[in-house]
Amino acid sequence: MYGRLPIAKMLAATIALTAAISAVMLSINWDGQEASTAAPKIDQLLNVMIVLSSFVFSLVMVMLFYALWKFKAKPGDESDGEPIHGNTRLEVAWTVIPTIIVLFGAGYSWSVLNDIEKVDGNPLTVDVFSQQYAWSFGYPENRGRWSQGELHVPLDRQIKFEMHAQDVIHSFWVPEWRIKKDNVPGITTTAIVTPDKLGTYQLICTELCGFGHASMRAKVVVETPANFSKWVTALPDTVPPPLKESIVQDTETNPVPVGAGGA
Ligand SMILES: [Cu+2]
Repeated sequence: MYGRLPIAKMLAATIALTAAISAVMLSINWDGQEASTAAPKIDQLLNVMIVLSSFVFSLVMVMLFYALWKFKAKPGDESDGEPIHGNTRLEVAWTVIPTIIVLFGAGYSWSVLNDIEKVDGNPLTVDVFSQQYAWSFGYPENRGRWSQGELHVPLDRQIKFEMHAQDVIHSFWVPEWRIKKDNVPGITTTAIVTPDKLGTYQLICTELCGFGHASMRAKVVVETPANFSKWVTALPDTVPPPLKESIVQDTETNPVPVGAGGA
């Protein structure tokens, strides 16, 4: 037998290493500016996952280096290693602990998703039309006005984006909002966002969709409700018939989007 493992010392080393790695990892601003009510919740989730991952990594490293140091063969020792027939306590521990960590991560993510996808009483619906390689936007609540390449939304109002891909799969992503949603031909996918910071951002297609994918962007402007109202009213065009048609087709294929995430 190997004798007793210095469990308390190994645990202390694991915690110290977890703290050191977490301190470095959490000092980095991974996701940039936060500009929606969902952003801080998603960033917090990421931070918790970073600490948990640091813990698992540290535990493995401490045990690995302990084993390398403790059980190293002495010079001149040519004998076989001891035959090992398993260790029930260790096996129970390495099954139960990861199970708890994974279930915690799943439960926490679920509750964050539930929270950020909750539709409040008064969302503004905006239709998002994506095609190789451009974005355009319809405002059904503002007499069907239509904007190409520029998305405006009012500050502090929940927006319900309904996505209608015209050709292949695209993906709607505004990094500062943290929200990302695939646009799939034939079905309507939905994203819920409440922008809470004025400013100009970038909408990026984040699903490789063809030759011009990298340039498939649009300007996003979050402005006061009064300015938004002025802008949307002044738009000269309404949604063109083929795009309107695509909404009807989507709806027929998928009359009730499943949850807030579409199908
Ligand atoms: Cu695209």
